[in-house]
Amino acid sequence: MSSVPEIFDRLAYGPAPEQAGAVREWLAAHGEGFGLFIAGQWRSSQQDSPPIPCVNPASGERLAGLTQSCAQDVNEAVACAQAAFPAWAKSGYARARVLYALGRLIQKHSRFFAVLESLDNGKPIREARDLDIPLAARHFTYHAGWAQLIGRELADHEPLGVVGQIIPWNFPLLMLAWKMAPALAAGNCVVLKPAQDTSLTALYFAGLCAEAGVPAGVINILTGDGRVGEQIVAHPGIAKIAFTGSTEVGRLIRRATAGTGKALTLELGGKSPFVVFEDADLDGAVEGLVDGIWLNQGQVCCAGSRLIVEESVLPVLVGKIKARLSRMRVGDPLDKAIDMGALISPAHLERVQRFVEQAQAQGATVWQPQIALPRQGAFYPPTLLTDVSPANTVWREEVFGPVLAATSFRTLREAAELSNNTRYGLAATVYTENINRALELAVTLEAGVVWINTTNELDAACGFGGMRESGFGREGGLEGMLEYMRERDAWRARPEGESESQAQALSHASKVAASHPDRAGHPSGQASADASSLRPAGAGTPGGRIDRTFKHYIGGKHCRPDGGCSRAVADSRGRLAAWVADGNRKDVRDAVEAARLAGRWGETSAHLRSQILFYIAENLTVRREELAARLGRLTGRTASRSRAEVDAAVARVFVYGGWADKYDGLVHAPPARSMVLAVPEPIGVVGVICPDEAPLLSFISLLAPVIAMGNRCVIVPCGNMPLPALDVCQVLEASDVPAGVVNVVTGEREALAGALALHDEVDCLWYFGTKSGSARVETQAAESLKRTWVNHGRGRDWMSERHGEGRTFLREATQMKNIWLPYGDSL
Ligand code: TAP
Repeated sequence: MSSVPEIFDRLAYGPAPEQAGAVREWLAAHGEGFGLFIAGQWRSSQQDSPPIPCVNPASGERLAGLTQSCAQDVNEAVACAQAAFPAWAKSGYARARVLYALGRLIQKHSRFFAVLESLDNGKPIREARDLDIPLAARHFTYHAGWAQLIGRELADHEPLGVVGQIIPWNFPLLMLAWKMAPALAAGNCVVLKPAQDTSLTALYFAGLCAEAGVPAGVINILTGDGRVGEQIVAHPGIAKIAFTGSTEVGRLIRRATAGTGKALTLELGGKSPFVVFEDADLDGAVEGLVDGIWLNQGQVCCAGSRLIVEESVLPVLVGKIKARLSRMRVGDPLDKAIDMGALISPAHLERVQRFVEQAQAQGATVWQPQIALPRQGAFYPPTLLTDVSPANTVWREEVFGPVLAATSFRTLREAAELSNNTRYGLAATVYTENINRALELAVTLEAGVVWINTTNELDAACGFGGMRESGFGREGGLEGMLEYMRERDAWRARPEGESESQAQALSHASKVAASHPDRAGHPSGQASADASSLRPAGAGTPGGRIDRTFKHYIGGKHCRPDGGCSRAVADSRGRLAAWVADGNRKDVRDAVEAARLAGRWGETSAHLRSQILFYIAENLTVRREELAARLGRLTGRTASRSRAEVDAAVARVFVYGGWADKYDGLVHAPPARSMVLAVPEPIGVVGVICPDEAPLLSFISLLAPVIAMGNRCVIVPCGNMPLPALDVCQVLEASDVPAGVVNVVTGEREALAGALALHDEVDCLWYFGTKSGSARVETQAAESLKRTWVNHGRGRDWMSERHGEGRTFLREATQMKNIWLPYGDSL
């Protein structure tokens, strides 16, 4: 007989399977026949297709058959959602009641949901029971509160309409709740497509909607493969797509939605760092790793898959990890005592195996514990890779499996560089007992979520989402709610013809200019009769005769254009007002380089940025009459209207001088004992394309929030009237704005917009031009998955305080980072 210490040592207790009888009865009752959930009813598809088999990945057993939706089904679901929208959008209180009821029903059926999820997905019942299902319920109850409050708190916002939601297989019910709850709370109706591998909990949830009082058409669930996702994305009746899945499909969706005006959030893949310092509680860090990379068999977008350990403790930590992994139990997901279940499918199992073999071939040392695995099913052992070089594929690519790759660092700087050296930017974990160091690293890490001495914690109140190839947009909290709403009447409808014809006029002007010698003495082509017909504006007009050639403003210097070309700029009477540099791709490249080098601007105190903005406003005031005279000549407006634009521009700089140190974050209090700091951070290098109207005010209205929030920018001023912006450069020079923070490149708007959209080092692009230009920019930005804010050819009332400034601009100029700080020791 074993002694007590031996029993504790081996932990050899027997199987503890969860009962699956009720779930199996439900599955048997449906046989082959799960339909589509449209307008509160079960329907069959309008096109016959063989059922999609639903398979338990732990055993290979067929669980059910799903309906493959077709394009007509998508049309029907969208039409029903559109019909339900006006009534649903009306009453926040009614929505709150329904959302609360959905949360309560999930709680009431939590065991059923947990068993079904575990059978369908292969995840351990313990995780489904303790994490997926309670958190799904929490999303509904939390957002019931927002449904009640937004009428008061976000009175100037409105819901978008019908939202298309496409989710992956790793957290099926949780992802459904994560997407649906905020969309519904905001007053939208939804058409959701679950992953074909894991649709069962979504279908069980659909069956509860009537009991919760969900009006017909508010929730529609369409099963099927990726083609259904494509059809939802392409449907013209959809106002927004919310997608969670792979970066590859995210990129396709970005391209497909470009120019359609559909709002978009993309929650994509990750390759998150897990940093351990020598002073960390190493046993705590090992438990963190178990949750970080072996939770859900590593099939977690924010999994801490890259272990970055301080060199001095690498051997000790690796020893502890190996000891812990040797005790892991991999087996029947329905067994309450197992740690790891099955991967989602045999095909995914092969993919994970291939990654590990490749890593080994590229020099990594592979270690796996000698533990028993079930003979059947998609099981893979927890795996540790050491001696992994940064060039190893496994260090760069998302495995989405239970595979941890480890390396070491010596200094804090090296830890930060290793962590940030990835094309993703979803999450990061830091283990150290030194709070100063933890927070310093937390603000340096390029990730949407940072966990300190904890990992993989999620809550409905806390924003979640990434940057770079991890996508854009946030889910959870207030920032998540705003993704499902829009500002009421923010845009002025501009006749489509107007903006396109302006573009044509500009491109004509650019042809004229490009064929004319540069004033700085750079010949740039043959003489042009058109250009020479622009007579110089005469002296004697207010401000005097203008005969200068304006250069680009890059890195704090006035630089000649790379191509040696200038563009003629006409005044309101068609006379030559000045020559400006005609920029090209290389000028954009130089400007981006200068902006990157000015990275310290984001680290300066908000107080300092605020002071500098006030100083800019002061210096603009000094040049009020000169600027107004210039505006008057260029626009042909009266002196008083020109002065009003200058005064509004000065006031706007004051506004952002005020906001610079007041657009603070929040502290969330999730149910876990943690404080979560939601910090708005600068995005980095922002490209800005200014509109054709209000040449001074629009330039200032876009520039000021960008730099107030700590970004650097490359800004292309109004194409036909860039001179006021170039005057502002002189003011910036005299106002302590560090070199490289603002870079102004003039030239043909669409070409420069394209160069910025395609530039990998531009983190975000604001485009205020034509409808077709907006579409082009969104398509081009898909390559690097950079964030964009475009006007789709519409106008904005720049003189209006409500539409020309404020929180929308600040939100577009920042990205939220949520830093989790658990607390609690012995009290
Ligand atoms: P995907 O292959 O991208 O699938 C995600 C969803 O998109 C599924 O419902 C899929 O349908 C559908 N889909 C496939 N092709 C489509 C297309 N052309 N147009 C529209 N929809 C399409 O990802 P996955 O393999 O299921 O999930 C793993 C990935 O998701 C990982 O990269 C992971 O990092 C990421 N993920 C990210 C997060 C967050 S929050 N950032 C969370 C979970 C997962 P079918 O599968 O039914 O064919």
